[in-house]
Amino acid sequence: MSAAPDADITVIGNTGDDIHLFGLKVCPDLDTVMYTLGGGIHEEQGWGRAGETFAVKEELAAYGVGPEWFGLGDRDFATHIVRTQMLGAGYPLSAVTEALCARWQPGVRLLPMTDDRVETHVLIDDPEGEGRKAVHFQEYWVRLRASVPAHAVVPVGADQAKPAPGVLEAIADADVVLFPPSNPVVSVGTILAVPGVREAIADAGVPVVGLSPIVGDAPVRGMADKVLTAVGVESTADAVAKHYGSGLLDGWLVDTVDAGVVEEVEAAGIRCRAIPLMMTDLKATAAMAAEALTLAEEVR
Ligand code: FO1
Ligand code: CA
Repeated sequence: MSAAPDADITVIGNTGDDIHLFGLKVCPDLDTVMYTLGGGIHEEQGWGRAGETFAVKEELAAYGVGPEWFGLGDRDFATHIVRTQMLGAGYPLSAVTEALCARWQPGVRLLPMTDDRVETHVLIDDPEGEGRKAVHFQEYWVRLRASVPAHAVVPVGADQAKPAPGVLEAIADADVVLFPPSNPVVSVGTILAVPGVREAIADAGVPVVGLSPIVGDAPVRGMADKVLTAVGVESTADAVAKHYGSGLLDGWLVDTVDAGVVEEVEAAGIRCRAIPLMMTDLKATAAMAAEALTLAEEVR
């Protein structure tokens, strides 16, 4: 099931969540897209492989080698080993991602936002002292469960990063640009922080339509509200639209429970519609994508 079966789709993936563990390069967001569209995802969990086992992780723990808080499964390990081996041989991440996707056939062209190293760090109160300390995004998100205040979110290295080959070209050639209902700070925001990407989207001269990750003043998935506070954005469907701004967004979809904010968003110069936004199953998700394309035609 697909909203646009014949469309050529390029997905630009966030790599700020990437982490080096056990000497291996792990790219959670790229892998989540690849496994989900390629039919290998652990559906209920939303990350990692279906039918996963954890023998390697247990063996590492028996050596006292962690972190234990990050659940790398045996099947998933193979992906990181192949990726790390290819990177070590000199291939850029974009080429490695293409090679991994040759197996998974996700049906889209999956590009990392950059081949350069970008790591999202979160500034928290130092639990052992007076001051503050920066932790890797995964440590904040997975180990700490975003349970402590985030004072700042910094995509370290983004300002020096170059868009990966194909990223700017895909944006320039696009008929429409969609912002998925992802985290506006640590997912979409990190991609927009790569110099050139935001400009390319604004200059593409095509409809840019986003879907709200906030439904009824709470993030649908994850803990988006925690990192929104860090950048001074309220956890509401209209605040996220205004955070992107009318300079970037032409259209915005909110859930029917947030129909009350439609006028507010439109007053900010962004065309807005309220539709069911819960990705309960493939049919509902395809309907959301179809609505986004319909709105894109309205603002074109
Ligand atoms: N998320 C968790 O909440 N706990 C985990 O142990 C965990 C492991 C993991 C392993 C591989 C992978 O690709 C993703 C994984 N995730 C895990 C999800 C991921 O860390 C985050 O949800 C994303 O980075 C947020 O976009
Ligand atoms: Ca525009």
